[in-house]
Amino acid sequence: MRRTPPIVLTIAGFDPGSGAGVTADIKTIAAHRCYGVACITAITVQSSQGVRRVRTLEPSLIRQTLTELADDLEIAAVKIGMLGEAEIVRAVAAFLKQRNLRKIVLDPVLRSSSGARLLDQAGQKRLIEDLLPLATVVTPNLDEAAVLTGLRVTNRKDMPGAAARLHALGAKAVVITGGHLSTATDFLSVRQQGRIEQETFSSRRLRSSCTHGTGCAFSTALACHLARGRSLRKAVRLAKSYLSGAVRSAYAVGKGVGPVNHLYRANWDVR
Ligand code: PXL
Repeated sequence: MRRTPPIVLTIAGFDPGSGAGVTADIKTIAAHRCYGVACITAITVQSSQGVRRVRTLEPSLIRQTLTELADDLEIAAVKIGMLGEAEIVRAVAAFLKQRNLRKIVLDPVLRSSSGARLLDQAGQKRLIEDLLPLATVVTPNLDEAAVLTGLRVTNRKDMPGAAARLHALGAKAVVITGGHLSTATDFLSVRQQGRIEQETFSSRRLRSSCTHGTGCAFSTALACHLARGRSLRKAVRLAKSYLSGAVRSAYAVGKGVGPVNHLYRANWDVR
């Protein structure tokens, strides 16, 4: 029998278009030669043209799914995406604590790019209080960083202050993603023994109409690299490079904002 690759768990919503959410994450995990397992937190009705409806699943269903998986297999890393509501945030936090899971990437999904709410107000508070301190790294985009910190976060200059505030709220490490800035900039900030180390990763901005799911793909790629034992700095660099390739090689799917090409490294593209 072959050796089992690292198993990466995604806890996230379902996007029927597979640009974001668990089905997209499974593609990203496969692209990193890891094995993906998933716990669905919510069903969304959406297409490339926007989110129409959101229905969260029963928290007990999520608790039971996580228990069933963790009893059966060894989870190397966890990516957390859309959670929907406070009780689900609570269930996920309790699970991570109870199982003492260590490599946790928290993508604090709050809204879709079309503006639909993907985590309620009470859930936002629970996410900050219960999940932020448990995460190895949290990966907000500029809007999410602004909502979580209450600060204005619109450009590169705002990133250090927002990251410092997220550390004060309990985050061990933060990556603020700014892929749509004029120079695409991801900002890494790590707190270690009271000191904060920060680093900027910049690259040319890619013009593309296929950007649906960039946040999901970045955070999941990060989880895969952590699962493979890479340092956080290296994981950020590699995840950013994966994202650039996935945006650059995307193709249109649907009439609106298309997905990134999660599987661009496999030669399975339709020609
Ligand atoms: O990109 C944020 C996001 C995450 N997860 C799910 C989504 C979306 C955006 O639409 O639907 C399930």
